[in-house]
Amino acid sequence: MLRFLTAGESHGPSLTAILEGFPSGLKIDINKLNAELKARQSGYGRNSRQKIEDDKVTFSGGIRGGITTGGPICMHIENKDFENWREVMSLDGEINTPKEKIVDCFRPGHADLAGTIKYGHKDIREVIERASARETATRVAVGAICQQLLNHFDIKLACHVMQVGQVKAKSQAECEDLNMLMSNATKSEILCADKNQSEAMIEIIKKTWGEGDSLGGVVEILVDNLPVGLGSYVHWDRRLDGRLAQGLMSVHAIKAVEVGDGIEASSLTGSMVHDAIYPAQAGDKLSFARKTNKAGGIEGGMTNGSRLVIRAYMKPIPTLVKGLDSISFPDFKSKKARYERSDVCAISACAIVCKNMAAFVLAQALLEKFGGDSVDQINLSDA
Ligand code: EPS
Repeated sequence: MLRFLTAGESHGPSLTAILEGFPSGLKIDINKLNAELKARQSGYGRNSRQKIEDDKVTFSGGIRGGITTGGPICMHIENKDFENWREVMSLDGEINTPKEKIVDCFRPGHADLAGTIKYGHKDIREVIERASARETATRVAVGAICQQLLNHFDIKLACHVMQVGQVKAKSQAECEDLNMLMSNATKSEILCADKNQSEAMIEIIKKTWGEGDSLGGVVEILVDNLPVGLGSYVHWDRRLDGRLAQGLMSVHAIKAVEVGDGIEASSLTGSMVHDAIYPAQAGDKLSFARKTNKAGGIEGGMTNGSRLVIRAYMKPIPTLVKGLDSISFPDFKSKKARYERSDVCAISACAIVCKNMAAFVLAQALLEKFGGDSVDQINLSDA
């Protein structure tokens, strides 16, 4: 089974990912992989940390001559900011935390409070370093490899930002071409395919930053050319919508996931929601046809041959210039939450991370259905 692990802290020396169960024989385009990491770092609303970092993957296993071997793929991403945190983040030496870097208060909405109590930490920093969304760089490295496997079989993924705070752009679920969508979205500093709304999103982020506050939003992930039958209806943990939701919900700050018109569908009647089925027309790739795709490409926990449409809803970032009411640590007395450098809105990074988490789940489901220890043994025409 395709699986991965990640390790590393936000201000530690580096991040590591191990992707295991990946077939041999795929030529990895390292520039493309690093471009994906760069895309995660970009986007309006990020803080100065991204000017320090220049995320690139170094491999230490699982590829040879640029081609996957079938062994675990081990990747590292350096944290250049470690230079500024050596004394605080020393792995085996003495820890020396200057006063301004001592974390003495829990941020509401972050992992700080529950994480400190759960692990019995003496220092909240143990939590904030590993809970940091910096870890998503490794998810993107893993997902970027999975995307290359999916692309090899002509499966294409796209993502874009649909909403920032109250500013909404329309869904691109019915757009003609995902490459065109991605190219329009990447022209925008906030990864929004609608030029006017993109400007409005940037304005609202600027305004919110001025107010010492933060923003979340909504991202949409679209996938074309998935074969029918990834996932399964036969058992709860094989349902693909559940697996995708788990992958996306595991991304920092995601609080809800929608498949197709899932949210609106709950308030409509069945005849308004379900996608009628018709005989195939000449030239159709599938043996049946649809005129609508309200299900978002999944029925009964399986891909149904239509475009996959999923949306992830991100809450506003919990680190705020205007600190919320909280309590101090270790004495649990009233105190305003402390501010340390943070993003105002990381929605475009979130879109890239969610697309790559979806790529991982889809590659896993594809390998389950079609097997193959090497890429040459995988034949989608068996579907
Ligand atoms: C994050 C806090 C900030 C973000 C970080 C996620 O880190 P720092 O404290 O170094 O400014 O910049 O995101 C990244 C570093 C990244 O690469 O995405 C948090 O608390 O989750």
